[in-house]
Amino acid sequence: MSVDRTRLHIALQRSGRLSDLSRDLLREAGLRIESGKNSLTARAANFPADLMFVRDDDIPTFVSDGVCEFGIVGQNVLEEFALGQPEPTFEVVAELGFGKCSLRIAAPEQLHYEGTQALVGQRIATSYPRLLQRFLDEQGIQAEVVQMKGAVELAPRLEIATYVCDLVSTGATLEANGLRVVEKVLDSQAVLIRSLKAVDEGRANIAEQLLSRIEGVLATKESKYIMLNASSEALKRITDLLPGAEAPTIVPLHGRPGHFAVHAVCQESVFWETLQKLKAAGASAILVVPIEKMML
Ligand code: PRT
Ligand code: ZN
Repeated sequence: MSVDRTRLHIALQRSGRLSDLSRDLLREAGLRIESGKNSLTARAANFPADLMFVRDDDIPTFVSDGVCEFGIVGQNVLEEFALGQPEPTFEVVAELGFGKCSLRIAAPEQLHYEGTQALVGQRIATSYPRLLQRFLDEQGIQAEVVQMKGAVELAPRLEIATYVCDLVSTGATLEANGLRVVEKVLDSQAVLIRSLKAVDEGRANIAEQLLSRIEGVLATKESKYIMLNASSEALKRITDLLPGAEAPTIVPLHGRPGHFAVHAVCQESVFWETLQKLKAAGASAILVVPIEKMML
């Protein structure tokens, strides 16, 4: 498929931890993506956007060069890339809430560790040399960064390095290799990035549409629609309790003078504790319903 400059281009991880959730996000934003897992590109059937499925490590480059206007990538990969660039080439437009992990320094379990000074003069193996170097610089530590492409957790056993600096989610991999976390270098999750390369008006408009849909999808994930009844004297207490709700709608209840229905979009999670507090404050007939779509 040749590059069609009337359409938007979005870079996604082809196959890996972020692939399915990245596609799901675009589907929830209404893009119909008809392609198998083995395709390198796909065309949204009902939206002027083409998807490019690449290795996650290539996504920051694609977006920076303007080959793709958008990309979805982990902050770990993105920040490692950015530290190697003389100037900003992309902007982060949304944190997506999936692909969460952290980049951590780990040591062999039996090794005595008492703070970052223990790292001085030591060898640390990592696939994230720039992020690790930044951390060491911030801490004022001189240590030797040993770059590895993968299987970093094997480095201590192979005597390539004493410490490792690697991604961790559950910690099971470190544990299985007799390692324990001693420092945190970075918290990471998947983010939506946008190229800083200028685009023509047509693509800029499509980009705005896509962004507003994605913002809507992300907002609905947290938001709930809440409905309840309350007497006039309880109204103030109740509306103060509604989490993240701006300007609730308040309408008189037919046939019940002094009583009102309160409807509000809560942009934060609504927990059972909140419902109990609302009830104690005089609310009745409380309903909490999910929101399917939202445009802010
Ligand atoms: O082929 P390609 O280059 O595209 O993929 P990849 O193999 O480089 O990346 P992939 O699919 O493994 O991960 C993509 C992104 O997912 C990463 O860049 C992170 O942003 C994010 N992510 C979230 C993770 C993890 N969680 C994670 N646990 N990436 C890697 N891991 C590794 C971890 O290092 C360990 O080796 O998974 C293993 C299991 O982790 P534990 O702690 O649960 O045992
Ligand atoms: Zn990768």
